[in-house]
Amino acid sequence: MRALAVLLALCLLALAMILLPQPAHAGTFAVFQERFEGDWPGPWLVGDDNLSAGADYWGVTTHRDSQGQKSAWAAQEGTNNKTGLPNALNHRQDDSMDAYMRVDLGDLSGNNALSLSLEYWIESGSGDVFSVRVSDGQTWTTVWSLPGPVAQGWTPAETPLPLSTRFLEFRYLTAASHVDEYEGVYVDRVEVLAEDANPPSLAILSPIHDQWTGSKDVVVTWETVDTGSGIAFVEVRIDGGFWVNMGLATSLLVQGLAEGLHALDVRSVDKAGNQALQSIDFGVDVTSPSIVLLGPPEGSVVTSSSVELTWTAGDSVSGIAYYEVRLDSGPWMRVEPVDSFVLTGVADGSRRVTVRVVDLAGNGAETSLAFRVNTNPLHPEGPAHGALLYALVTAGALGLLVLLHRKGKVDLGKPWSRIKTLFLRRGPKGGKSS
Ligand SMILES: [Ca+2]
Ligand SMILES: [Ca+2]
Ligand SMILES: [Ca+2]
Ligand SMILES: [Ca+2]
Repeated sequence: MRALAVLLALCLLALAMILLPQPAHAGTFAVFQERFEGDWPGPWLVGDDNLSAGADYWGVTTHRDSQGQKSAWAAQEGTNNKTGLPNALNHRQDDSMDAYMRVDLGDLSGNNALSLSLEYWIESGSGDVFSVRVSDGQTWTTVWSLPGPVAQGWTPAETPLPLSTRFLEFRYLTAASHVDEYEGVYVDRVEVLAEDANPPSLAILSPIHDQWTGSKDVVVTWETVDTGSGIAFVEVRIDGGFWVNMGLATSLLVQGLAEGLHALDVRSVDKAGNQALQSIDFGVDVTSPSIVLLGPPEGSVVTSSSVELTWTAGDSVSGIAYYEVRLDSGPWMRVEPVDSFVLTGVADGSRRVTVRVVDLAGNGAETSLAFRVNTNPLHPEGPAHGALLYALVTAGALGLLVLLHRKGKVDLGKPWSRIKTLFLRRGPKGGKSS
């Protein structure tokens, strides 16, 4: 029954995943915005490519606006070809204008789509053309144009731009006969939108996934790169808590972490809202392991050049990684996690052995003990405990006594007679008589 319910729930979930719209990853963001309310010309480059009626070109005016108080008018700069008075005095375009205003949008590569939106106000005649052009830095292309005659109030327009777009230009061309006839064109609310469907790349550089660290203070570092809109901000979260907005920083010092395992999430968000998430686990262990040497006993004499060391050790939190053994001031020898080790070729004399234990976080502890090695068979401490030496000394002494006895210098008395009878039996005394 329960299995059936689980199966039904899974089927419903699968159905919901098919029917529900998948979340859109693509995001649209503004690459460039201009309301003509600030400093002029700002980033714009302005000019007139037809100087036969003088230089007449774009500038900012308060005469008309779509948003705010100002807009850009194609004949704001320059003088009337008939009167020599400023165009702005009667708000009339001049003849023979080829006025442009141009802006560098920067590197827009890596985006999935680009578009332009604007609002314009126009009153123009036959032969006048208002157009939008873009360039990749090499070639200019007209992407939108409005040939005269037109007369209308503020009107929105929108056009896609090639992905290679780098420069944007508004151009207003007037016929040679159109001095004073029309008001021309105004532009406001210019916006270039980019669509970035590519999430950033993201890598947590430290701490390392599944590794232990021996400090409660951990430096989290990451690397994130985005194509398209660029990184908006990075967020960091420890153990599923609150996301902390790190802006464009690339590291965070997390202090006072508890011992044990932790979960780390780093999220990078680009300006179009695309996200990249990376999660790792790491551990904190600041508790050193413990170790006790069991053998050989402290101060003991070892009668072999092979010395077996035994110990017992333990570690809380991360566990033991390995041991190291050192004889006197010699090099450390790494020993995998076992609890004994045989030192071979140990020379006679007083020796000190040190054993170090290291846990997975790199915390270490060590202990040492002294012992003596004596492999001399003649030495009382040696392997035969001096038995050979005693035997040699005794045999030598006996031989000397017998020699002295024979030469009459020592009388070994009755005990000697008995020994002689028993062990040194010779022919009968006075054998000459027979
Ligand atoms: Ca002029
Ligand atoms: Ca404006
Ligand atoms: Ca992106
Ligand atoms: Ca530990």
